Amino acid sequence: MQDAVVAVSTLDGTRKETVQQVDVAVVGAGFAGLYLLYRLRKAGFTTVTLEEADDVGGTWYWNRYPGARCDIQTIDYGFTFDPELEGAWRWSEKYATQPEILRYLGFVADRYDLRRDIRFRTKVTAAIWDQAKQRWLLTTDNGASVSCRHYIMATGCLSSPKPPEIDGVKNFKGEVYFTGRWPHEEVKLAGKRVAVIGTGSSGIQSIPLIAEQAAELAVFQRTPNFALPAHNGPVPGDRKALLDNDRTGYREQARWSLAGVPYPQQTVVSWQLSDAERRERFEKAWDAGDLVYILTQLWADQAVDVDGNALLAELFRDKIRAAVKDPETAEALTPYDHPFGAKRPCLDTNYYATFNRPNVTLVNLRQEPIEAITTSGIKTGKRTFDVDVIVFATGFDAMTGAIMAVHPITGRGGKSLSEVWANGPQTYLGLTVAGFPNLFMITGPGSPSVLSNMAVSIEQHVDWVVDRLTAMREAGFATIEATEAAQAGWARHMADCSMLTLHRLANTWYTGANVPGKAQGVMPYTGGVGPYRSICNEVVDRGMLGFMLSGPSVAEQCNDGEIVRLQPDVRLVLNMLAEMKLPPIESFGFQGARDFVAQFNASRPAGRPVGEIVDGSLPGPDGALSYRLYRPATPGPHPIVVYFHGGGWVLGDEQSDDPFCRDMCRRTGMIFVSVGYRHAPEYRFPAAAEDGYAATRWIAEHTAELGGQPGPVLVAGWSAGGNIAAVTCQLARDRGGPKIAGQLLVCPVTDCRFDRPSYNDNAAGYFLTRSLMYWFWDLYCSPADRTDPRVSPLRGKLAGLPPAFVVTCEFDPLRDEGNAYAEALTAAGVPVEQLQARGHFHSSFTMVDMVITSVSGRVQMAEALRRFAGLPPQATGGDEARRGQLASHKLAAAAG
Ligand code: NA7
Repeated sequence: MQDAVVAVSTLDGTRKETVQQVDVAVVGAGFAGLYLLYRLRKAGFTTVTLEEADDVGGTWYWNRYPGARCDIQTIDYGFTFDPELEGAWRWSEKYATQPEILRYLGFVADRYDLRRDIRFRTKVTAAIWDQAKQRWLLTTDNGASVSCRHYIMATGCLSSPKPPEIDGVKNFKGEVYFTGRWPHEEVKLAGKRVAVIGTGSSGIQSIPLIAEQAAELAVFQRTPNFALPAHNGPVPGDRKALLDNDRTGYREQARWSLAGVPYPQQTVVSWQLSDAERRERFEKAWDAGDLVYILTQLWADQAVDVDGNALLAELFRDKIRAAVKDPETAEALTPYDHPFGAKRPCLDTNYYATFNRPNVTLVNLRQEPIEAITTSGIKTGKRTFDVDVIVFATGFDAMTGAIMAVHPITGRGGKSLSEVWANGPQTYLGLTVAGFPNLFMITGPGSPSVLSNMAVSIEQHVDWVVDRLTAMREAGFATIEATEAAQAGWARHMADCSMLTLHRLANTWYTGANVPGKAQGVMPYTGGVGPYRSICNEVVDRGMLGFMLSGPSVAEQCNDGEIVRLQPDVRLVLNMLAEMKLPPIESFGFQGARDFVAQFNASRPAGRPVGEIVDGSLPGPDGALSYRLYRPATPGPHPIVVYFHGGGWVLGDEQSDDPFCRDMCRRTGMIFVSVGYRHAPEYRFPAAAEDGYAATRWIAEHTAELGGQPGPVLVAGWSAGGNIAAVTCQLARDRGGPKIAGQLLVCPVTDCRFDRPSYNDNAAGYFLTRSLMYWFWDLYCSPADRTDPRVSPLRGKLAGLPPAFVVTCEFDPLRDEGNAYAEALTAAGVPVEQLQARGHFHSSFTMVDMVITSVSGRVQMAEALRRFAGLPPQATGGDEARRGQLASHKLAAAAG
């Protein structure tokens, strides 16, 4: 290997280094680089790894500060590709120290003889794509340049420390250390006055140990963080037993989990638990000392909903207050500005208790910002700290720093990666970038990486990349490049995913907010490890969707498109349903279908509490109809919304859209009366329509009795219920009342024509199928009646109808008839607002607690209903509103 590097060419008599020719060049010899080298070599590629350090280890080589440890349990934090390797290594602790992790990586390098292909102390100084040769040329600061077909950056996410951004650092006469570049030789702090700036993971891990040595320690904190006690010790017996009992199953579960650690998905939501039950769950998590556990296992809404999160954050804050004796210090250490988990929480040993020591002072930079670093110490707005040592634990230019800032990367047509990423990183799958053929990133922005167990993500990324290179070689392809369309689609999917979690509500290195001037946006993939893996697999299964492949003697291949067009949670729901391999609902027969729906509804998470629920009955045209009334907790009287459930005029009842009614009751601050209209085939057309109208009329005449506000009512409905709501408005106009202030039509049936494109595009695969719609129509309405406006309101007279809010979903057979109704209403002079929900399916808005991305749509619906009722916008309530408030805190903090 070394011979190849120093080989010389003497053709022109001068001594010149040759260019090292390899199939694949890798940068970085950490977890990712080592596994890449192993896999590439096994796959028969000639390879070289370039590494700036003088040994393997990557981030674990550089981060040698006191207390540096992993924060994923060691039984989960290692390579799993070789069971023999797993058997050959024993971790000594639940969370290993940096030296032990470094020893492990050295052990791996030795075991597979990896060092012989690694050029240490070699930094890449530039990477240029040569379109003619279809190869990358890498120049280095040490030895031969490298020409390679493929260039893989295994540079890590947290390996480019960010500058301290504080004036005067150079003036300081004492010792300066950076946690991310800690010296190899022992740093003696005993008896010294030390300042630590920064309270992220590095600060929180090192501060207790520094405090034990230093004469005095001043901790400069800008943002308080949540830190969970690690309770380090031996590997926990229960986890080890799980692994030992079924190693393959355990590892496989991790690969398909959300965070790369095999924990189940929680289904119980916070409001289903009492205060005592929540506290019990929290205490268990506190004792477990496991970040992934506390981040995922308390209740299902903890990471997706501001209210669910706040319950957990408050329990956490109690712990901080209890651990720190001085109330003012405790308060300064308590985080309020971000949801728990939105900023990376830390794992600590004695962190909070350290502030009870007499030699430790907390300096709250929110109250006294650092003005400058002087020759003798740190000057804040209020005082001066003379110190001997300053430790910067100020973090990294995360995710993009190590890729973009380390060396210029020039792709096809002279494109510079820094320019392409000037407004934030753009990637396809977090692995590739359009315009940069044959360039791959391991754990790049757009991949789950730092939001997961890195070991699991790294193995997945590396396996996917090496498998693709192997397949390309076999097929005769020499280049691979993501298309612009695929990349834009990934950006949209990333943005959709970021609505699922609360990460966007904090100023963190996940969003680039820690580096002044850096473009902001959630950089890691928030959709989870398992879903990400399935997407990467789907790209392959769909013929390398979104990639252009070319080779010298094969036809170019480009299967362009977006890999995920569904909202991420819709995709999960549909995949789950597909896995259940249910027969078509219509095959159960109408009674069987009703039983199925009832069973399905019973398995749903309970809806959120409202003020009161009252069941009753009202007179219909042909006997009593039952109803369920949802009353807000706020003082009444409230406007009334008459609601019609979905179910194709055949299925469901007044309780079957319970979560939707509860949610809308809370968001609108209005009474929802869900009407149990009669169903087909027992009662065919026009029974449901006439029931809807009669119920609305009765409710409008009995508003006071129902606790409602006098005056016009509103109507709303989903699917066939949307049809009934629309028809009711037409009948009310034509039959002399009641007065209706507005109509909310969610994915309504509006017409009997089946030839609109959405009936074909979305005929199957999106739960509501075309054949199910045919079946509903057949059961409800004979062909001769179908053009009657009481079932096809699109064919009715539309002028003079109440204002409408019409919701349609992209992946719904009913999409186009809903859009047609909105257009026709508008043409008839009816005020119409429309929500065309991208990536959603027919049930998105009623699956309240499963499809989180539908929240913003319901917020819009509620606002529209309030406008129709003449109410001001809802001042509080609703998580989106709260999210908005948090977001403005964030902006204020950023401005501050
Ligand atoms: P982090 O988590 O980015 O923490 C850096 C800390 O330094 C954080 O408290 C910052 O406050 C603070 N900081 C950064 N710049 C300044 C300036 N200029 N003045 C004052 N304070 C500053 O980095 P870590 O190395 O601790 O951890 C990185 C990851 O490594 C960690 O999440 C684990 O995944 C492993 P801020 O919060 O920005 O207000």
